[in-house]
Amino acid sequence: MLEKKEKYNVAVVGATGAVGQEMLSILAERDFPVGEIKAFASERSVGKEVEFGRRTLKVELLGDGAFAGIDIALFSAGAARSKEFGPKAVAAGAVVVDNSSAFRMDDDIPLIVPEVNRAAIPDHPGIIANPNCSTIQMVVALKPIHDVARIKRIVVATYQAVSGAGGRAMEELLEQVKAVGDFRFPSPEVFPHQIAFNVIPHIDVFLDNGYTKEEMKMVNETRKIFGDDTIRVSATCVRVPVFRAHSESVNMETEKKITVEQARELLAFAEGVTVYDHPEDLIYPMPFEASGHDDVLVGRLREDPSVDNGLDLWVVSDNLRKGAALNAIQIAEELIPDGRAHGNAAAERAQG
Ligand code: L14
Repeated sequence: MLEKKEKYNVAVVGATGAVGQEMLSILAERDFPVGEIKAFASERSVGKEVEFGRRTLKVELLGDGAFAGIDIALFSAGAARSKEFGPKAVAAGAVVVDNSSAFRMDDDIPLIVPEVNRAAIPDHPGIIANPNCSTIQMVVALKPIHDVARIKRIVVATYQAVSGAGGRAMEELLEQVKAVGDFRFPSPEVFPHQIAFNVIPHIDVFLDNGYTKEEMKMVNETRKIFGDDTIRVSATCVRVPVFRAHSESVNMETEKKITVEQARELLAFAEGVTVYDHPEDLIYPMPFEASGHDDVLVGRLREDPSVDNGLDLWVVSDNLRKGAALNAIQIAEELIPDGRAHGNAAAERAQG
C-alpha cells in the first residue's frame, strides 16, 4: 500500500499505443487521484499529443531520469521496454504495474486480477504484473466456480480481436476489408496472413511443444493466479477479424458437481461479471456488447454431458479495458487507501 496522499504522480509508458491511450482515458474516467501525469513513449512519438480528460499532454522521451518523483508507473510498451525501464522506475521510488509478459512468471512478482487474487498484492517487490488479456477474462469468469466446485481441467478456444496486436493491426484489418472490396489483396504486414474474412490459429510465436506462446500464457498464468499448479489447461488461441473484445469458448471439468443453475447464480453475484444468457431472446455475449464495458460478459451456460462434472461457458470482454488498461488501473487502485471504492463509484457514474 502506498502512503495516503491527496494525489499521486503517475507515468504512462507507451502512452501513444492502443493500451496506453486507454490507460489515460480510464484514469480520467475513474477519477484516479492524479497529481502530475507524464506520458512517455519512444523516440518516434516524442512531441505527439495525447488526451487526458480535458487536458492535452505532450509525449516525452522515455529516458533514464524519467521517473523522478513518480509514485505509480503504468507500463504498456512491450516486454523489452519493461525489462529495461521497469527496474529504473522502481529504483526511482515508483511502483510499477506492468502490462507486458516480462515479469509475469517471476516467482517474486505478483500476477494480479483484483477480483481473483488481490490478496497477493502486498508482497510485491516494486513491480506487479498484469496478466495476458485472454487469461484475465477467463479467470474472472471461472473464479466463483473454482471457489465452490474446484476446477480440475479447462479446454479453451479463443477468438481474439486484432487490437491486441496494437493500433497498426487495427489499421491493417480496415485496409484489407476495403482492399478486398476492390478485388485487391495487399500483402499482410502485421499478421502472418490476411486477417480480413479469415481466421488465423496463430498468436505470438510457436514453441517446441506445438503450442503458441499465447496459448502457454493461458496455461501458466491461470495456474499462478489461482495459486493451483494442478489445474490442467489446454488452449487454442485464434485471431479473428474483430476490432475489439476477445471471445472464448471455455469447457471445464470440476471436482464437485455444479449445476447450470448454481453456476448462473454464482456468476450473477460475482465481482466483475455480468451474465448475458437468454438465448431464447437472442441474448448472449458478443464483442459489440462487450466493447467499452468494464465487466466480463458470460453466457451460453450449459452442462457438458460428455464427462461427469462438465460445464461450458462463452466469455467475452473488452481486451483493451479489462484485458489490459482497466485491470492495470484496478491494481493501482488497490495500492492506494480507499482507491477501490473511489474507482468503482466513479466508473459507475461514468458508465451510467
Ligand atoms: O499481453 O493479441 O502477452 O497479439 C501479447 C500478444 C496480448 C495480446 C500479452 C496480441 C499479449 C497480444
